[in-house]
Amino acid sequence: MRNIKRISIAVASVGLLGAGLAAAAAPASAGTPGSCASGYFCVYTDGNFDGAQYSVPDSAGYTNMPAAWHDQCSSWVNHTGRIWNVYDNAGRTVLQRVGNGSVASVPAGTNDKCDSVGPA
Ligand SMILES: [Ca+2]
Repeated sequence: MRNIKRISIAVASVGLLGAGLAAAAAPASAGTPGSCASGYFCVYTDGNFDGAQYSVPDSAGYTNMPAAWHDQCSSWVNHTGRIWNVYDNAGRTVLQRVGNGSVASVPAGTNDKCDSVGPA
């Protein structure tokens, strides 16, 4: 009887350990382009649509993002149905033209530079 109790505790511990590893394997906040609603252009502070998200409705047009968002973008999604640009330097430098779709990781040299977005 005593041995059976010990075995049960051991099995329960292994079960908890397994659950912990499974949880650790999946990113805590796995991003997806689907987090950007239809009709919006969205930027994210991390690659692969992770981190904080800033969404601009297509109807807003050119948008200078809040100062706290300047130089933060690491991925973006265009769900507006038309081409939008991602800008640096108050709209003077186009970092990327983005057709309808998603960019998981921004092009080399453009990470953490965007300040504004808007229709091309
Ligand atoms: Ca910038």
